[in-house]
Amino acid sequence: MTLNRRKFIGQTAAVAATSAFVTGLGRVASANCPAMEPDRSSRSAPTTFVATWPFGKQACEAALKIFGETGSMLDAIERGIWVTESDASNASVGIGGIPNAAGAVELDACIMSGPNHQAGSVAGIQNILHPISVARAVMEKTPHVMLVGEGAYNFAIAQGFEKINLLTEQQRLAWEQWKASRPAAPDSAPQIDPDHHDTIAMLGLNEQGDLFGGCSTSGWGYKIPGRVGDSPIIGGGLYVDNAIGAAGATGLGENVMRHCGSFLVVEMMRNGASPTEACEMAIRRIAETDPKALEELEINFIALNKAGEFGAAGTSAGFQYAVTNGQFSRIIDAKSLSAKSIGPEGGNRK
Ligand code: SD4
Repeated sequence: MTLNRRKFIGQTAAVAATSAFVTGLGRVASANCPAMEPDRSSRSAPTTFVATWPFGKQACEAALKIFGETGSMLDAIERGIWVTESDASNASVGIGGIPNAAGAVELDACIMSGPNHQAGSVAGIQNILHPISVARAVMEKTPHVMLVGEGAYNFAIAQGFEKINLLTEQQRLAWEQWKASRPAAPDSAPQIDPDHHDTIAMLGLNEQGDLFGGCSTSGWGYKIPGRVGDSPIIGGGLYVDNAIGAAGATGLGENVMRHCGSFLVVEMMRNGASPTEACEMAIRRIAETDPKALEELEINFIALNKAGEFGAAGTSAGFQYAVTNGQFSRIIDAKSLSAKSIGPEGGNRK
């Protein structure tokens, strides 16, 4: 499915003639946003957390618990993500993450608050256990959105974060082996290896219909030092629009960030797609533009809209995501767009 450009332009032109209009769902949209805000009149969504991968379930459950204790969605997102960042057995996030080609663990993270459309982000930060918290500090304590590398680290230390070693013995040994087996050419880039990256992106909605999100990763295993992926890029690995919905990404960041992936998913929802449809449409749109075939892109999206509808899609089979609210907590198969295996539509809107 692709966005019908003629229809979209026609709609935009019609809308431009007036300052506001009523959408098919009976909601008023602004002239600049010919959007269909999800209709919340017939349902009241419970506080809901959605996160990438099966390990996201534990993080979502922690987030719901923290929300119950503090009433703060930002605390919930931040400390839910702490669970994954603290897990040394997870080779793709926080401590225990696969290092870069020089043997240093470099972390990327970002956080967004829908109601005030604020964002904070850090990239390539080393020796800090919870980059998601540094991203939150950037959002709340600085006039900036993003800090990188040494600057991000120095900021974290000045904020009272502790310096720790993120490289576990297991990952150090694996890195030694990787180094020994890698081609000697100094400019040889690390090989793409799907087993060497996973990320936590978490989206949250409260009963007031406010949306939040966070994302944290150690990125592409054995990446060139200084490489930044999509995860800390607002609109790439995460995007939250409080009027519409939120989206997050996991997969090969280079293929997400060249297309403003999470922003694109939210824009698809703005145009009336369900979360699962929006994830699928964004991937198909990316595949139309990208020289790579859809199967090669290795992109997975999760999405949550203002009505509490959630969904996900991935370029290949095997992407699973977690959803937790007061009623259930489960791991769901994302819709797979691989021609070889058409997966079930695992969202809650058909
Ligand atoms: C990155 N998108 O750094 C991240 C890695 C990831 O599943 O999500 N892997 O490119």
